[in-house]
Amino acid sequence: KTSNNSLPPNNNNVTVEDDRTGLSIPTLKRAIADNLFYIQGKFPTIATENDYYMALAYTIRDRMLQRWAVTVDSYLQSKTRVVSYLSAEYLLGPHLGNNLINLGIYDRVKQAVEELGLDLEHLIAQEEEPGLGNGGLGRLAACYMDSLATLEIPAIGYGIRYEFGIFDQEIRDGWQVEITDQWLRYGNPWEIRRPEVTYEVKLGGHVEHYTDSHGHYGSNWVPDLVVKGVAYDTPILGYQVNTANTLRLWKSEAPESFDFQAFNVGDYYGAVNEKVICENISKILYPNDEQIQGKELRLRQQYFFVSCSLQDMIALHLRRGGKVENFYETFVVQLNDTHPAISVAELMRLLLDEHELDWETAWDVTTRTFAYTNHTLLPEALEKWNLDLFASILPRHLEIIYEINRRFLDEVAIRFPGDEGKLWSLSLIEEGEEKSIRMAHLACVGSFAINGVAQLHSELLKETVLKDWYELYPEKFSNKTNGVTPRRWMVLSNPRLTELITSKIGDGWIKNLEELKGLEKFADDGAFRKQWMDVKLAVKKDLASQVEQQQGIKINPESLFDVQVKRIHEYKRQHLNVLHIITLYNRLKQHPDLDIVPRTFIFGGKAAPSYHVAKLMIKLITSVAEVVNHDPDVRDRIKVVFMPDYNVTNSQKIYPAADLSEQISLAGKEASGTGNMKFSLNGALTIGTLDGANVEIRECVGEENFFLFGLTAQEVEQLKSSGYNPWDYYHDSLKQAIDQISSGFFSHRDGSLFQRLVNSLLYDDRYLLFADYHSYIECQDRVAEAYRDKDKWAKMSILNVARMGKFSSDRSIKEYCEDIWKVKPVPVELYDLCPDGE
Ligand code: F58
Repeated sequence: KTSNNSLPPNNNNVTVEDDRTGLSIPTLKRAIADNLFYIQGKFPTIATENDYYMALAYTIRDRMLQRWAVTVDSYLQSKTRVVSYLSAEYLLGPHLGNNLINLGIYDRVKQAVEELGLDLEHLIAQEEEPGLGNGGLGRLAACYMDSLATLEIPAIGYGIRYEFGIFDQEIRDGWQVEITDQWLRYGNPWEIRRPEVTYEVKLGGHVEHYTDSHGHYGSNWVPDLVVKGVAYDTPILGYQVNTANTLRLWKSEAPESFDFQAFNVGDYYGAVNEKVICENISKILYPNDEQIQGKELRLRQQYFFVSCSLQDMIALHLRRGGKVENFYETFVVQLNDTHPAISVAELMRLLLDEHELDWETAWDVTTRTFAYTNHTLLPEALEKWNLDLFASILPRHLEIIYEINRRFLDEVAIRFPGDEGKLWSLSLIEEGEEKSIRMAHLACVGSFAINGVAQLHSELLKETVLKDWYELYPEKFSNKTNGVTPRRWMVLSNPRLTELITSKIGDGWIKNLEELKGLEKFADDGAFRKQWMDVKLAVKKDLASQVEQQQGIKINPESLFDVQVKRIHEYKRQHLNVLHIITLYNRLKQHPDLDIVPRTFIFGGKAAPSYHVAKLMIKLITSVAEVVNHDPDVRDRIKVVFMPDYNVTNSQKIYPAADLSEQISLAGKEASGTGNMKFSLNGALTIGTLDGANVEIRECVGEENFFLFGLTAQEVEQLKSSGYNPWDYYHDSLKQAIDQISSGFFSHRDGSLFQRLVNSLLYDDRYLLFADYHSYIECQDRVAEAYRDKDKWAKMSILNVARMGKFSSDRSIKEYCEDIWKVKPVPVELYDLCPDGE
């Protein structure tokens, strides 16, 4: 019993730890229970699993906040350069498990949660992943944020807080159906809204020119719409360091003045409509990959997040006491493809119109600030904006771009006297029936560095899409081969393999992936090979039971798991994989007792909703699956599974279970690929073409540990220019497979269903499936033979992992830091932000 005003008697046997920061098991349990009650408003008997997830997420966020606040504070205090990563997409994947790994408290939290009668995996599975990206480009941005923090590099990521991320995919009757992604439905415990960090962004209207009393020219942009961007911050913690960088995503809202106006102008409907228009800007992620559509809203999105981000950077720079003309000393800005390339014109506008610098100074600042990464060679993916559309939204930027172009073309004319062609090909404006603005050209002229994302890609850039730019500015060009974070893609997603590796070589590889080399000496150790294959089998059993539970398909964990997961696209050639399946099926039908290596074909991936052929490719996979999986003659020797809703969460279960990684794009089309790296790091062998980073993976793991097939990029060019004819290859098993598809063999005798797909192959075949088919089949036969010798396979698998050290995103980021950004690590020392509780 205690009297009203005094504290309860202190029990000296209990050490009191701060419930917001303490890491002992009793403290963690108490903190979770507290958050359950005080944040979720629930008590244990009525709490759902999601309530517990939220309570745990807040408990973990509390334990990150000190690091986060100190990191931000130390960047403001210091004078070192900060990397600003500008990306329209971040495909982060769920935070909880990753934060537990990076804090180094996974096991103790697991125990605390267990003592509360809960299962940590189940709670982790409750998290809705922020799917704020389409595929490789968005996922790369997420891996880079992880590595920047782990390497203790001062950095901030800027992007858009889409209310609806990439759609959820369901498969109905074998077809893809898109469902809106309501990832914010239950709230997002990882973000903090910063209502005081807002900027206004103008859109539309016209520009007025004036001369002030001092005789200076000035421009006044009179917009017809003003939107407000509000910052939402998410901490990105490094692995076992104090650094917690910020991912700042912008949400669009109507400006404060809106409510006031709505009541005073007669047009209430019109005013509310304007609010809707403002809010629409950050509403939805465009779900296209490798295809642009030139939609007005997308241009608004790009400009919106770029303008907010640059205004924020300038404000931070000034807050650090910098002068605006020294902006580039505080920030170096990396453009993740051309989606943020309007930055070049926007920074010029801010410096000229808002900060009143002269053109030369502003241009000098701008070109010392930006660096540009290209991610594609596909012509249909190069961004261009229709000039009239552009002018109607960004009239002032059009003027600035014209002036940049005028000065730039003067330079070109001096470099290449009399060469009209050069002026045409380098101009920022594409002339012709429809005039448009070439965003890659804007990025190139405004950046001091330009890079591709794999050696081959960077070479091809210089020979094709950016050829003239390379001729003009060779010193700007370099290669930065992509990488992936081993924290998410090994430690978090494959704990069994992590434990086995660590038992042999310690855990240094998690931060220094080259240490995987240490595994090489165990590749000939029979006992280790067995342990290795036991781990793989256990992981495959997990996936098999998930497939059975979710789809009712029984798969044999001992069979070869042959996996292709990525966006569905003709250039990635999922249909080439299908042709192999049909070929195997036909062999079995012809020789029912044929001794083949049992295989499970696993597919996953989303098709852009408006990309009809890609959707038809999904239907083809599911249709072939239906026939093959139910044919008694096959006797379970081949199975085909399409995993619905491929996303980061699901992929974490798929990569570790793969034996064979399908990287079969037409050579010269895949800029890099990063899935190829995740597979190989988890012990899958690759069947692949000499495309993107496959080339470098093969160099590293050794050609004897890689299944190579297909034409080279050079051979593709030669074949195309000599007149490619798919009919030259249309015979034997290929003809049989194609004829079955077009006769309706896989579609209940409906011969019309796949006609569009078949015709595109027979009469065009842009991606040379037919030319590569025979080489692919022959290579797949070699794969099957290799898999019969499990011991040999184990050795190849071990050597793959041991030699993949190069493909850590830590290595990529170090190269960006040294060659482009010129920044060094700034270790963060924790200190008390409010001493004496002030
Ligand atoms: C991908 N691009 C490349 N774009 O295809 C892949 O080879 C590379 O590994 C990866 O970038 C990272 O460098 C990609 O994912 C998109 O998703 C864009 C989304 C917006 C529209 C244009 C494509």
